[in-house]
Amino acid sequence: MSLIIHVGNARAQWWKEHLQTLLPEIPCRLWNDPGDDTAVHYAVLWKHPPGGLLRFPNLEVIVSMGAGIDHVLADPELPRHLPIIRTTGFDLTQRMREYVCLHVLRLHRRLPEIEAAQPRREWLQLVNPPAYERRVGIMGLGNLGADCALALKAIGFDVAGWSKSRKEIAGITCFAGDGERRAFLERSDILVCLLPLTDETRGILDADLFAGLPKDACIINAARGEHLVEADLLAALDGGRLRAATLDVFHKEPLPEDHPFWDHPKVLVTPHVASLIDPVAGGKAIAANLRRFIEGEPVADMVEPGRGY
Ligand code: NDP
Ligand code: OXD
Repeated sequence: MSLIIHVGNARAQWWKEHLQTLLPEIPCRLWNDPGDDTAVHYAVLWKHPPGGLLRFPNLEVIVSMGAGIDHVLADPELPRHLPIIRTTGFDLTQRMREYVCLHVLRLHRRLPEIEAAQPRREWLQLVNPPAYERRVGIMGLGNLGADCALALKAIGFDVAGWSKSRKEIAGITCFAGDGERRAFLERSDILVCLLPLTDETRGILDADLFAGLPKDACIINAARGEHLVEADLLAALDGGRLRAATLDVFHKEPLPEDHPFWDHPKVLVTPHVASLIDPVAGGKAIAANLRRFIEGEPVADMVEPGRGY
């Protein structure tokens, strides 16, 4: 029984070596390595080619090499009966917390304007409200969103979150469902998207949503590129409705060289690094989940069938 891995070339060998060390009894091979496809029972995937899983007739489980499973579900020929395990854990949460706090603070303290003033040798003393007067809104209160909400609260921000089902998180104002979306947006000076990509959330960051935010609000999208309607964001920034956007994820990755985001003065582009899973910590989480699956034990990261995230 062997394991197949699909991941971008840059870190493929590193992943293979690490997973092999962690799962010595299961031969691990990369997508393009030669081998017996009928022996493959486990697949660890990041953006595999559509239809590609059909060559493994004995596959038992799919592991997403990440928290999101949208890249797995995007395959129109996905063997739908197979269970899917996503990857979570302390390391992913820690990294996302660092990214979100960094960029919320950057926008809160208006660092982009100060950095832009430096080449002009301009002494730009901006007066900011303290964090307790800055309202941050987190879309998605799952593993990552809830953790970021608490970290921002600990810094002193006035934090709210929005999720599908009602949450109770000490110190965080929690909104739930479409009916409370408007009230949530109205009090989000800095909006952070940490939603999964589903049919309900695709394109959610659009002109309608931007219109519901306070004037001069900022957005941070660390979830998926397809959450954002890019043309609507450009119009909102250029029209002065939004002050700034920090974007880690894009419709097309890497972001094409001629994309207008690259040199837009109000956009910061980061290359999908908010919480990049690495083979050391990520590998441990994946191996532990696979072992539990193989031994027939419950796997907390198993995706509920039909839930879509
Ligand atoms: P979770 O599944 O733990 O949490 C998702 C949250 O979104 C839940 O609170 C859920 O509500 C809420 N949600 C889902 N659908 C809706 C909806 N229609 N309306 C309102 N709320 C909704 O996910 P994670 O926190 O682990 O990860 C979130 C996403 O972050 C991933 O799917 C991935 O796309 C992205 N990500 C990006 C990374 C990067 O490096 N840029 C790294 C890792 C993840 P409820 O609680 O009620 O189910
Ligand atoms: C993930 C990601 O989903 O890295 O984990 O985007």
